Amino acid sequence: MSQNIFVTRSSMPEFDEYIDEIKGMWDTHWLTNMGPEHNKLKELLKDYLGVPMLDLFTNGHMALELSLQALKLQGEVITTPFTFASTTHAIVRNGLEPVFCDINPKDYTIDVSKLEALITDKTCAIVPVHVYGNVCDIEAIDSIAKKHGLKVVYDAAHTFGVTYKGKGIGSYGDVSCFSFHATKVFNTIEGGAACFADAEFGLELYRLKNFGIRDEETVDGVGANAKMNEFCAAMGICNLRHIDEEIEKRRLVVERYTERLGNVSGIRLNSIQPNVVTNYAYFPVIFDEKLFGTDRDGVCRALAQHGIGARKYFYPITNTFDCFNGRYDANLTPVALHISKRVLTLPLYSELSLADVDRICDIIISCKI
Ligand code: T4K
Repeated sequence: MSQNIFVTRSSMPEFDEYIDEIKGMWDTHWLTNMGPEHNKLKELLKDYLGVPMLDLFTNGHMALELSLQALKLQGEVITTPFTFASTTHAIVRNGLEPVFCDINPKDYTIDVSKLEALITDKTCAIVPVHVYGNVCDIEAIDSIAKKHGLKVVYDAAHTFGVTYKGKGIGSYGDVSCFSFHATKVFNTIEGGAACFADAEFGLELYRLKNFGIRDEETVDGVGANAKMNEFCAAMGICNLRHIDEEIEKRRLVVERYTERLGNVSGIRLNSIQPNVVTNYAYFPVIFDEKLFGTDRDGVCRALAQHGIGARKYFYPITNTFDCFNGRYDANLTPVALHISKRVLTLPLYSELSLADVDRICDIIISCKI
């Protein structure tokens, strides 16, 4: 039996390339606290992502949580429940109240036609999520936010390297936060970044990732420790050298899945949006049990029996989490609820062979009744 296949597999540089990048640390003994690797990666990413300013963090979650804190928000934040726990938790951990807007069934991002009705005099911000590498309706969000004086903080965890209308996706909104987790298109083992254009906001954010320290004798913010260390930054520097090649390999995998599954009735695939250069971050498939004959869970079990680990990103949706003790009504986000019960994200990474993609597709097609 061949080796197990997981939903993804971390990209890593050649061993010697990484060793070359970290060797200098045995001379300097400089391991963290905004060292040379950290600063080098920051500059490289600013160029690659096409953003005015950027800061690095221990992970995408802390970039998001501290960005919300740095904006000094109070009240309600409109967001979507079709996301990873991080998005909702970053809001709640800031003492803010999440108000859940539904998603649209086309690209799974916030349904802008339902957004304005949720705005009250307590609303202070919108936290939309660019899900799976799909881009939110940026223009509509921008005009609603401007009309009502709201901040926009994008959860851009899935959209590393994506561009919209020729501009880096991180340059939209007041802040955009990326994840560089091991499972992402670009990884720094653990890591993340916040991108912004306001230097004053950037300074506040920088202090919050370093305990709220202003200088050696002044601590005037209640911060956290969210600094990216030198080993993670070095991994990022190496991985960034190969990123275009990685994305191209992912494109070939997605192309093969699309060829094999695109015309199967009862299966709906993700489509690439106009004006977007995508990064092929995830391969979500929606199963319509009535047409396909087997439901999402049945397909997931069949794949698992062959050692293939597809994942239900994102099920359950965050407004049904046990930690919220029934405080939110998921029936108010019916599209998110519907999609979350039918979606399966298939294995996708640069080293996934086309023969393995064919094997995965054969198993899925064999589930059709
Ligand atoms: N916002 C959104 C929309 C997000 O999706 C995320 C993270 C965040 C914010 C927060 O960003 P971070 O704070 O994480 O930077 C994973 C990731 O842990 C998480 O980063 C990601 N989203 C989420 C969608 O997926 P799990 O619990 O599903 O991962 P896990 O450990 O089951 O790994 C999945 C597969 O990846 C494994 O089966 C094999 C492979 N893998 C995993 C690890 C840990 C590797 O090849 N190497 C590895 O080191 O959450």
